[in-house]
Amino acid sequence: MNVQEALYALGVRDDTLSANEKQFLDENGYLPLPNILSAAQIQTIRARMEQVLAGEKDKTGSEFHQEPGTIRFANLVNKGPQFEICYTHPRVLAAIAHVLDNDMKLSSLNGRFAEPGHGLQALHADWRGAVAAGDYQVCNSIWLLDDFTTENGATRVVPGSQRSGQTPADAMSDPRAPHPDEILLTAPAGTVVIFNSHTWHGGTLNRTNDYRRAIHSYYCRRQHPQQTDQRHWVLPETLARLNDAAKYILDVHTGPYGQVKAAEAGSAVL
Ligand SMILES: O=C(O)CCC(=O)C(=O)O
Repeated sequence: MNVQEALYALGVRDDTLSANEKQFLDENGYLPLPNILSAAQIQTIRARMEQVLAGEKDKTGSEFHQEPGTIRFANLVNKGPQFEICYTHPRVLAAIAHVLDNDMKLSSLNGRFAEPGHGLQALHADWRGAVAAGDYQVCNSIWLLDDFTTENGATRVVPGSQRSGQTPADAMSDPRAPHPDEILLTAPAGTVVIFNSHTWHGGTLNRTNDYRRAIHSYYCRRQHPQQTDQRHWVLPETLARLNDAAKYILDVHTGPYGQVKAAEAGSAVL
């Protein structure tokens, strides 16, 4: 199997994204895809994340990274079938494939809930340095589990910055400060916003009394190490329910994998 075959098997076709959508993504470095999750799917995912949190407690997110003022979830691949859509949805995969020239695998599948009064991040790119325009190595998608509003810590992006050949740290004296060209990704829950990870972006301050909940489904070119090494972490029960195309996207198609003990990997059965 190769990437094209995996994407085809998962329903991606040349016209899965329109020409206008591809052009918007190329120019602006982000693309909102409305109505990817139904209200019922959002409820199911939120409920599962509550369960994961209740089971993992202060270890939640510890397989990858914890961030003060947020709840971070890590490796949702192992945390239930509810999250499979985040690495198999054809519209999302088509957009990621467009940015990464059909050379892609999942890098990590994490969650980020910004707590009330927290969530501001410096503008950043999800890569170690600047790249030339077009030489993109990584691409992210943010799955809105709440409406993103001007008040609740919606992600900010600087449209077109992926083509600047600079990172925010190169170009700004204070990347935590507002950028004159930034926009807020406000959209209803169920939207997925693709953002080229070289587009400058970051979480903003959540000024409400509720969490702002989202999932990040993050991809890299196949030559790069994954943020979450699925060959190490994947559980046998995860492998057992995935088809070959989904396994290819996770880079666990050649096996045998799934040997790590459930206790270490964060068991799907909590
Ligand atoms: O959750 C968000 O709004 C953005 C998070 C982000 O960019 C990150 O954690 O690197």
